[in-house]
Amino acid sequence: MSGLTIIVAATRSNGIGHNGKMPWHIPKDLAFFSHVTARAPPGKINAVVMGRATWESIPTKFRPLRNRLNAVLSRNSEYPVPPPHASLFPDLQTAIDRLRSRPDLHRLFVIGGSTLYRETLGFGTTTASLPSSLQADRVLLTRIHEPDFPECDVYLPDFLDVAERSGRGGSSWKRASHDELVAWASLVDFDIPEGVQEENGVKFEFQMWLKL
Ligand code: FOL
Repeated sequence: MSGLTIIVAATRSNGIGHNGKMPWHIPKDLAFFSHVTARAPPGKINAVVMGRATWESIPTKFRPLRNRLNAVLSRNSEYPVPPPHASLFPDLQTAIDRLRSRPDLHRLFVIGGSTLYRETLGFGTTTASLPSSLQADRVLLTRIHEPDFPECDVYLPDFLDVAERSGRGGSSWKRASHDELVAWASLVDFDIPEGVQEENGVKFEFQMWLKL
């Protein structure tokens, strides 16, 4: 059964957005996002699951994200999303059950925003936590090293906590090697660079984290 992969770009303070958009412009990261989430074997397709606000943050000319099943979550059953490549679901459970019932599904990605990241990382806003089948087992993290973008008003929960700072992987997540990332992504037309990159004055790094 296919797991659940979070893909996110976050600063060292875990900032992910400001005023409904991302406060940086990193074309290489968007290209990485696009290639990784779209790449599937012949006859298969990936799904991207997102909250309503994240859907609205994608430029209209890029949505629905092409070559991917777009699943948008909203409690408003009248919210308009264009079929057949985008579908509306009332909640994460319903979306994931439906997507996993498709024989042509390859991988499932959670692409934001903060509410969905929190939920799938098991930081439930309610006391009842999610079944493990709805929790992310992999995080593709584009870590933005600098600048810090202090204007951010939405955050990724600090899922790495002690692990990243100690460099040893202390708690429930372990950093995969660059080779593991490259092997898992198995991109044909995109070379994932290793180490800290710089574009538009922003320093960033492609990382993959696995749940222990
Ligand atoms: N993960 C990472 N690593 N970077 C991100 O920017 C990111 N963004 C979201 C979720 N996870 C992410 C949500 N926001 C597009 C725009 C915003 C967005 C996600 C995707 C978008 O327009 N994507 C196009 C590529 C556009 C381009 O190449 O300029 C796509 O085809 O995926």
